[in-house]
Amino acid sequence: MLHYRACNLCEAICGLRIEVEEGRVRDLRGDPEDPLSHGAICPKATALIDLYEDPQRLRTPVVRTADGFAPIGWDEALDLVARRLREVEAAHGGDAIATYLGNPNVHNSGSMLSSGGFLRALRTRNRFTATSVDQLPHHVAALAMFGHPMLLPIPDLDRTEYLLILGANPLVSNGSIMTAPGVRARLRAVQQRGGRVVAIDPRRTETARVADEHHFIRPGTDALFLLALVATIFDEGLDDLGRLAPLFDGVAELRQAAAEFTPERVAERTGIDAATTREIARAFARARHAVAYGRMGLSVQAFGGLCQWLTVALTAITGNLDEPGGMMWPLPAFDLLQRAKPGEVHEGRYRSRVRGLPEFNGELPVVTMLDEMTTPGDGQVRALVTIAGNPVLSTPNGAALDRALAELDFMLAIDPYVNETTRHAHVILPPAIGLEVEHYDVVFHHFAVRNTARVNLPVFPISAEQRYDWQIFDALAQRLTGKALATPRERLDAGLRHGPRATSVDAVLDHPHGVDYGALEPCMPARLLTANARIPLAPARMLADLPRLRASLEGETARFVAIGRRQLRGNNSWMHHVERLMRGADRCTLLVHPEDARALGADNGALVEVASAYGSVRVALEASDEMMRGVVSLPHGFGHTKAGTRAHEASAHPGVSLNDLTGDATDAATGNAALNGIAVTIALTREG
Ligand SMILES: Nc1nc2c(c(=O)[nH]1)N[C@H]1C(S)=C(S)[C@@H](COP(=O)(O)OP(=O)(O)OC[C@H]3O[C@@H](n4cnc5c(=O)[nH]c(N)nc54)[C@H](O)[C@@H]3O)O[C@H]1N2
Ligand SMILES: Nc1nc2c(c(=O)[nH]1)N[C@H]1C(S)=C(S)[C@@H](COP(=O)(O)OP(=O)(O)OC[C@H]3O[C@@H](n4cnc5c(=O)[nH]c(N)nc54)[C@H](O)[C@@H]3O)O[C@H]1N2
Ligand code: SF4
Ligand SMILES: [Mo]
Repeated sequence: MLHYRACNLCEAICGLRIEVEEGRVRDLRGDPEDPLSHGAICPKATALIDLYEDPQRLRTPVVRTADGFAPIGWDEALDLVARRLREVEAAHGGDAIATYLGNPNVHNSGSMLSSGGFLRALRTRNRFTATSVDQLPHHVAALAMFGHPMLLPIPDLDRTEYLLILGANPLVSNGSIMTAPGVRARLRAVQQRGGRVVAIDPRRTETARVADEHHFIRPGTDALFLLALVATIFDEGLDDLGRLAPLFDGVAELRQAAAEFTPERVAERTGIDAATTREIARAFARARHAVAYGRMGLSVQAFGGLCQWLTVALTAITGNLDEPGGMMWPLPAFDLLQRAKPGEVHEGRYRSRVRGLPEFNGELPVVTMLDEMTTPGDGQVRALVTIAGNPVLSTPNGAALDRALAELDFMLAIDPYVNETTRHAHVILPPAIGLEVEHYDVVFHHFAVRNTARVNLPVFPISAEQRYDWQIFDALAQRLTGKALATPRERLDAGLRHGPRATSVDAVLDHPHGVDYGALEPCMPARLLTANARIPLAPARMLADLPRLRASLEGETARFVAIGRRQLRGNNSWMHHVERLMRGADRCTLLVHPEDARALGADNGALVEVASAYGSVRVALEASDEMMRGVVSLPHGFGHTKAGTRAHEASAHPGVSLNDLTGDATDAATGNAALNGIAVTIALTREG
């Protein structure tokens, strides 16, 4: 039997063609008829089979006992969870329960469309998600400039002729906030139509290697570099606001703000010489279609908000905003902005208890979750609910969080695996996942380089003992509020019917490979959501952060700074238990430039101790001229050393956790964690 559905492991949402025989996958490959992915896939797709079959995956609830986790029935487990949550709320108030939603939530419409009802039933303000170790600055910039956190402009990759990639490695990540399956072919196509791909990264990444140019940049200095580009474009009269000119406010302020950050002034900090910066500015401005694209390297650093503002501003002042080949807005069939009104308030409605950090879009920055657990007083967090997350490995100061979790009064994990975080849970409720669930990409059609829609039916039924995530959320909400939740299918269908394409689940299902609505289309000012229907190119909140950036031009720089690295066969912390993806040499190594390694007296493979203000790890050094001098790179999501997890393969390749080195550092403008550019010391250990 043949099934077609999209892979939900990363943002590329590749269409798959899956052949099933006698309850097992006989063949899995890319679906050449998918209008977005055209058959592209990556090695992780096959992991869907492994995850489906994995005997270590929980299929029924477990409860923590003195001798470890023991099986427990669904009803009993759900009753126990509801009772314990109610007890914590009654004794200490709703805010004593924190929630943490991890990345796979957004890759799962069952969870996306039903977890909200459960979270509302908890009545807590201590809501945290992986957003604040990820793309929060994109949302802040989108709110500041376009009036809504989800009005994110996307590079129109398939038509651009100049792609400036800063701090992203799409050849490995397969694209992020740029759903572009088969990204290698799409980048090659830019070059084949005479365009240029330019990569700005402290590491000569897989993407940098296929780019036409790569320039090393000192971590955390991209805002300076982007301002220098903006300054050059104005200074040399290369600006051209284009069709949206009548909508722009603040052009003069932007010009004035950038003026002091000349290529010459910032060169020493960024490591990119002034002549190169000027060349890039000119080429960007002169290209027929140009776009700046910045992801994790720009977002999880000390100036994430400024960076995401400036990628848009640079694109705007060269006439490339809302234009083919520039930055555009997808129009998905299920439109999360359908009911958004201009000028709505999305932030600052309350503040975190300990650090006083403002809420954004209904959540608090996860950098402060640990403070809320460990700082005594009224409103101290005493219980935690995690849904599809592993904050012990994914959020800053992970080792301290690991200790704090052990002290909680109660913890619930909704997750199919016993990982470094969920091992602390009192109860784990495991939902069906992957090939077992119905799925529609509510989020990623919003980020896609082409407008398509696809409803994905389950390949395998679940057993009578299993539950879908929405059934878990519904059962808990019913116990807490007495009210049932709408099913995700009902919500999806309603959204599609009332959405911009006026379609339905059934109508989309008539197209097993997905529906193609075509290339992205200009949509401004129709979709603009700012209160005054204008686009501020120099939002006050961004200008207010410039003194902090200016100050970064002075002062000492650390001898070594650490950055993260993604790997094709990993996915944050949770693919390391798939044997097929872990074959070959251990991958959790510290990349160090050969000259730096020599100065440390460390040979390739030497064990080194890397220490930051927050902790230290011991890891094998790998000398590599991919690295900029003074910058070292360690993948995140490793550190599978904790007792009591259930992931044999991961424990066989434990590695160390980068987030044992990260800590309180944030981007003050957004509250996002600054995970890259961590000052570290490196020393050869005696064993090395
Ligand atoms: N230093 C550093 N830290 C980082 C990053 C970095 O670049 N550097 N990257 C950050 C980023 S971008 C992200 S998104 C975060 C990710 O951080 P998290 O989301 O906290 O971590 P994951 O490793 O994605 O954990 C996913 C968990 O979800 C479970 N899961 C999988 N599918 C499902 C499902 O369908 N339902 C449920 N209920 N559970 C499921 C898995 O079993 C696993 O336990 O890490 C961040 N941390
Ligand atoms: N295979 C695989 N794919 C994934 C994931 C995964 O873990 N594995 N995770 C998924 C998730 S959750 C996300 S959010 C996306 C992320 O997608 P990307 O952002 O494309 O992925 P990263 O590899 O984190 O790319 C960040 C780049 O920034 C560089 N960098 C670090 N600091 C700086 C800096 O200060 N300035 C500049 N200019 N560059 C810097 C790094 O060297 C790296 O090349 O990937 C998704 N896809
Ligand atoms: S690129 Fe992403 S969506 Fe495509 S097959 Fe790989 S993991 Fe799945
Ligand atoms: Mo992410």
